[in-house]
Amino acid sequence: MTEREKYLFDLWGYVVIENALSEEELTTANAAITHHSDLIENREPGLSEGHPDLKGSSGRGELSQSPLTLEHPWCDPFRNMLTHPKTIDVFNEILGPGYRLDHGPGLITMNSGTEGHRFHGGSTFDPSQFHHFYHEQIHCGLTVAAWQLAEVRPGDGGFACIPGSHKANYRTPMSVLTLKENWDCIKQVSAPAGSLVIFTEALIHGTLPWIPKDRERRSILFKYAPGYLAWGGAFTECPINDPTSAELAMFEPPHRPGRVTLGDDPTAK
Ligand SMILES: O=C(O)CCC(=O)C(=O)O
Repeated sequence: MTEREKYLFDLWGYVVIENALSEEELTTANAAITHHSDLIENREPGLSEGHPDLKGSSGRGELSQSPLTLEHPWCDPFRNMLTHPKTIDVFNEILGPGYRLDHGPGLITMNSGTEGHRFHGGSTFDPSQFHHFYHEQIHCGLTVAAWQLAEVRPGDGGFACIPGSHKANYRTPMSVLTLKENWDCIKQVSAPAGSLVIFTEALIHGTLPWIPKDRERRSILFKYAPGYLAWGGAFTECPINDPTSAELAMFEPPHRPGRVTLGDDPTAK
């Protein structure tokens, strides 16, 4: 994890890492989604909870099957993301060696008019969603790797957050979480296609309705946790038919001793 990535992630609770996917990785991931577009189902609207500035005419699109379990070659781009060298580098640093996949991956597609998602985040009330700094080291709970398969421009909508709120001491008022009051602290996060957005679930974040008529949002979110922690119901087995040892390590249930470490162990330095 570079000095820039560490600094900005610690400061804001998220960081955008551009060009995390190569052109080829991006193309094959988009081809897999397009090939399996029959598996995309639009959720019933509801994530906006009916708040006027978050409401839309449709719910977001999600895959009805884990992309990790698609047939070859369509699963390959997502399996590549699961244990991508860039995520190993980041999560060994902020979750610690032996980290695990907590839940996901989940695709989010949005078209013009797709509703937003009421802002939420755990820093002041959910003990599994945290960002601490001690012993010269970031320590996070549930944390997200959100791969951007399509460009997100300023003003488009989509993922947005209150930078720095992962360290907030006061709860964010509901009127701010629902956009009823504008305290000018919410930032919509733009990113070129192929970027990786890392954010801690301790950050106050949500989704703004999608605006562009000519471009779709396509993000795929993998949620990871330290090896000792489960936020979701722990996987009982790896859903991949022919897993590698690195993939199996991602599906190891939460426990502390004897975990498999991917990449270089930063605590050994
Ligand atoms: O990417 C987004 O639009 C928001 C995702 C979200 O709210 C979450 O992962 O908890």
